[in-house]
Amino acid sequence: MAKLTLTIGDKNLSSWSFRPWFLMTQAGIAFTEENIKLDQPGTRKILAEKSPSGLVPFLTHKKDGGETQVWDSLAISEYLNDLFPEKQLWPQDIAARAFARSISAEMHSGFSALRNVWPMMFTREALSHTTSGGVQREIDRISHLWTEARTRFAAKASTDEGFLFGKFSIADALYAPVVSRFLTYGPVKVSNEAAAYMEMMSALPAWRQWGEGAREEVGG
Ligand SMILES: N[C@@H](CCC(=O)N[C@@H](CS)C(=O)NCC(=O)O)C(=O)O
Repeated sequence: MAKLTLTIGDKNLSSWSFRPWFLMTQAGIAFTEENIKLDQPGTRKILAEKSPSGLVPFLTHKKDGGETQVWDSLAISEYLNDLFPEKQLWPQDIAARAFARSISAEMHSGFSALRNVWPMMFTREALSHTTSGGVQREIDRISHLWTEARTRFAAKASTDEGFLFGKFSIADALYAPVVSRFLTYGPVKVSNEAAAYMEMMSALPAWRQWGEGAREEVGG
């Protein structure tokens, strides 16, 4: 039995932490959660001692008296996919999987305007916002990608539960912080498919559980 510990930052703020936490919780992968409060006087020292990269999230897997550490949300997702093949964390169809991996990679390395101008603040809603500096272009691109995934792949999948590729996948987890940003700084102009996707994601028990933790942190 795998013994997994996921170390994360603040639930209200740490978009990178949200991704593997949401992946594991939604996929029903048991883990122990360890929290490190970011932006505190002692944070850097704690991260330097504990985290292989000096950042969160990271995953610690204890097995056979040894330990494997994995850092970076995408690498953690891939490791979990290797560890739990029965969970089918990527779509099974090769074309859907290629699209899922492409949009996940695009998310992981791109959308810098959205990240910089609209930082994740999970507990906040309807914040006044600007769509300048390339933000609108990135919103349009994401709306297009979600719509493509839903209409080209989810619609033809054997099971469609409203996720990007029908069944929950790593791509949904990697885009979860974007859904949060769109809710915080919205209303955003997206396609009907994208709007329905956001509504489904934000109603999931795992989403609500993360939200409860974020609200506890900010005392509200
Ligand atoms: N590419 C990394 C990014 C990780 C990252 O930037 N984490 C931030 C928090 S969201 C961090 O640990 N910052 C350190 C600090 O705030 O001291 C991933 O996917 O996990």
